[in-house]
Amino acid sequence: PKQSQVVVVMVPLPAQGHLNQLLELSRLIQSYSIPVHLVGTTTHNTQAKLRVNGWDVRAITNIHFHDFEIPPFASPTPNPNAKNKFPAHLIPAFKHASSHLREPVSVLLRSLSSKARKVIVIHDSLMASVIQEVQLISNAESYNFHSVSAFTMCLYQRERMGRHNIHENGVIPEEIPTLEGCFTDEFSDFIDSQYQFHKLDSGRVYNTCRLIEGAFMDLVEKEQNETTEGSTKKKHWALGPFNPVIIPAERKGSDGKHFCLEWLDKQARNSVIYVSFGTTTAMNNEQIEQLAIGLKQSGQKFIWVLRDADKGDVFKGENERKAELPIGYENSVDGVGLVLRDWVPQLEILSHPATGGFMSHCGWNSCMESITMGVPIAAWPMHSDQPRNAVLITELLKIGVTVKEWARRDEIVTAKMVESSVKRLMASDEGDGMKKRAAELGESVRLSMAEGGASRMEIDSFIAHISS
Ligand code: BUP
Repeated sequence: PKQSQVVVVMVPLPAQGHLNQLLELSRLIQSYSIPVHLVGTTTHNTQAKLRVNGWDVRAITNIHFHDFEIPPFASPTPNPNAKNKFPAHLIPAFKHASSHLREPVSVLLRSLSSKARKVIVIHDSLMASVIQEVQLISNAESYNFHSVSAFTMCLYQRERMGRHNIHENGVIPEEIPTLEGCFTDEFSDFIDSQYQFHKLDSGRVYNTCRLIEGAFMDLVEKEQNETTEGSTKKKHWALGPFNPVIIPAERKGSDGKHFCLEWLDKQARNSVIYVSFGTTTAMNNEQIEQLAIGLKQSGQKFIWVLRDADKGDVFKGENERKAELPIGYENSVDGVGLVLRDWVPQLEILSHPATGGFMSHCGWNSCMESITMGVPIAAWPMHSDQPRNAVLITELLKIGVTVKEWARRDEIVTAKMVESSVKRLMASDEGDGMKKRAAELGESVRLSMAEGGASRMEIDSFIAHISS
């Protein structure tokens, strides 16, 4: 980098939903001619690059990947029968990466700081320990990326402050899903181990848009600044959606087009429900069977991604478990539904005009992608921030229906429940206007990223702030 330059260093947590967001933010920031250095283990950088959605990472030369080799470790497999659905098997990978990346990242920061005018670190809130040396570098500052919604962060913050009445003040609803069943104790300890370093950061970054969560952005910023020791106010930035809002035509029509997109091309507008529970959920066979039957009984066309949760080191040994479907199921839904067991281009599926609904675990990437593309959601949260994201989608934004209340998290979702939620979601929109609201919100969110839009202006102002 030239002495006059500002460089950005991205430090993601090695789990798909987190890796993805900081890689997407890298794409946005490099478009301002700022070089971005993304650090990670070789395995996780490979994972992030191979799975990117809706744009070509190889075509962008201003993102520099730093692939650090760390000692190998045995990554546990997910347990589809666990009651608590939190992917506990990923925690060893988080700890392993965060401890082994500290040294090489520190060397990189020092080297960049000697050549650039300013080094800006954007780190996952759960990787704060990796960049703790940042305080020793005079021309470096760090920004804390919260990979969750502002709404969820607002609630967590109140809970961490020990507020019993987290919902009072008119903005936050009365009924908030409990944190029970969302995490494990080991993960909560890991969060605490990272939060102690948050005092070092100079501001907070979110993958959200003020059109979606303006009130929560204001609240989370105000309340965070009331709690911080010291006098410096930390600014909170809503820079999302990080995902592309327009998928270039050549991506849709390229030779490499996924066959499920070809299949969608032949379906009627808004006629297909896309069903996926992300990269951290493993369902047991009983649940898979009920879901299979329910989808079939709904009579709706569907694309169902049936896969297990990722392992901590996805590309070192594939997952052996092939979830079982009822015998003859795939033939019996021939022409109606596709059951896919490999990675699919989710953003492109959501942006396809034939896709009319999304049955989702409500991971934050999935929510933002669905909102952006104007697709209403049937919410079936599994763990972490997902139960609260589901409230945001169904109760606050009113662009979705509930498959299962969080209070019933230990129960199987029956085929009947699946069928009825698919029907409610996909039904024509007389009555409450959910589809129309989703389409309108999608349109305004896409516009917010165009010249002069709310999110675009916030990115402009963030770039001006870090460049000054
Ligand atoms: Br599966 C799958 N294709 O086949 P979330 C996922 N995705 O593009 P997470 C695909 O992975 P947590 C597939 O578009 C999204 O960007 C999807 O992130 C993409 O959930 C990402 O939705 C999944 O945040 O869990 O990672 O499963 O909620 O823990 O972040």
